[in-house]
Amino acid sequence: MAPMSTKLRSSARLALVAFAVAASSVALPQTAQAAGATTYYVSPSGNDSNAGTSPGSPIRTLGRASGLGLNPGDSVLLQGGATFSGKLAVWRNGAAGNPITVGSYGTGRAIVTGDCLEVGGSYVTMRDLTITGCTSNGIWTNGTGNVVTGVEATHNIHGIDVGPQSKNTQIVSNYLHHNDRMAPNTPGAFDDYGAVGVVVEGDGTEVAYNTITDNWAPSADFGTDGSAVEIYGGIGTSVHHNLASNNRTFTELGNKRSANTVYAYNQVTSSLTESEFLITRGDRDYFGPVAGTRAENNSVQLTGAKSLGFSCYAGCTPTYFSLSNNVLDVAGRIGYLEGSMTGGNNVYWRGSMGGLKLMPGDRYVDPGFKPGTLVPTSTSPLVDVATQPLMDSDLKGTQTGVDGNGDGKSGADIGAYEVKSKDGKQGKSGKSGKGKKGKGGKKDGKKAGKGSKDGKKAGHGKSGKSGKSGKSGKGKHRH
Ligand SMILES: [Ca+2]
Ligand SMILES: [Ca+2]
Ligand SMILES: [Ca+2]
Repeated sequence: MAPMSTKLRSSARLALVAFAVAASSVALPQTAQAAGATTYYVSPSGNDSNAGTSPGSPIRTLGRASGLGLNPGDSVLLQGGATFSGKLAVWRNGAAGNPITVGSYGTGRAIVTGDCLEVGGSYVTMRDLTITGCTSNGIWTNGTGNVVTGVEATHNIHGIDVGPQSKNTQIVSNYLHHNDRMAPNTPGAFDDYGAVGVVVEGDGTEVAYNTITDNWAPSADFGTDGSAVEIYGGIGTSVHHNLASNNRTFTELGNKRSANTVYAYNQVTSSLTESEFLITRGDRDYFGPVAGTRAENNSVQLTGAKSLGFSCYAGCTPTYFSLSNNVLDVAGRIGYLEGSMTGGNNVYWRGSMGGLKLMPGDRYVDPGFKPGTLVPTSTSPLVDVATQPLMDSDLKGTQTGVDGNGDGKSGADIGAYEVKSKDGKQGKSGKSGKGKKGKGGKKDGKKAGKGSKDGKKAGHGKSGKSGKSGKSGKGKHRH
């Protein structure tokens, strides 16, 4: 992709908050393998003259696997724990509800390096792989209805590139970390790019329940650069319920085509000296304007001396950027605004406002986190005062909008966590215990720009039955 130049760099390193994203209960499209579907096995001990249809006689190379005439329901499974160097290209199509699967068999994840995964086909699910040290992208996906889940992507230029022809891609429950390579990394020209967890160039992408950490690298142009999620041309992206730490930037948006991105219920922490939560731009920037960015109910804590909460520069307007119900605990500067924005009901803390004005409901106040977490105490000023949230459940899977301070009045909490009064389980991490229902589901599909999780699930199931409607139930016509 074209490089995105980053204008404003500021910020830092925060202690990694010690719990894992409750990602295991995410509802993904489940598919019963259709009768007649074929599973192909790939192992370094195999032979490319084998048919590859049993684990006892696998094929050997990614090149051979790339030539398979895959049909909907078929799987290509790489031997767990083994390393495969080269390119696995999948240009065949699965079907809605009956995808082609690329994954691992046996024990552990297969490791893929080299040119790695190139998926130009549609309805392809990539799962349970480690993708590392790839030439450029760990995974390049450019079809409709593709899913990446249970994947570890590390030491790539881009962990995952959701290509410009992509539609309704789901990047869910992955571990995207230490994508720490920059290209071309030459002094001058401001053309360096890389060190990114996910780049979104296509439309209708969901990036959810991922753990995204330590994506940054030195850059000859920018000092350091890199981000967890970069929006570069994508429309209608939903980035929610991710746990991000120590990325150079959590998210940067550029490219005039990019629009209608929602960030909700993400926890973003960093202790890097320079780091930011969100960077976007108006129409006076070469890479702008980017329309319709909404950040709601995110919890951000950046502890670096030069940290920066957000930047909307070069002619920001309320059409371009809305910020509401977030908590920004930022040691450096809370925000940099050139122009105006909309939103309100945010809590800012610690750093300099630098001339930033409070919007309606905004407060500069200690958020009152439980020690070592971004979870509010029941007496926190975050509790019960948020406006109607976009999601039914918080980052831990707790239902949003409950009475957290025990005064009998319910309301959603500011930030990514909902406190339940008199609930000792609230502080527990890992398991949501709430099941799949409603997790990440939106109260209003239109509002969030995407269908609910349940809706998606149903959509996949249905379209699988009815054949090739091409409908994923994700609300493609929302724009
Ligand atoms: Ca350069
Ligand atoms: Ca509440
Ligand atoms: Ca209350």
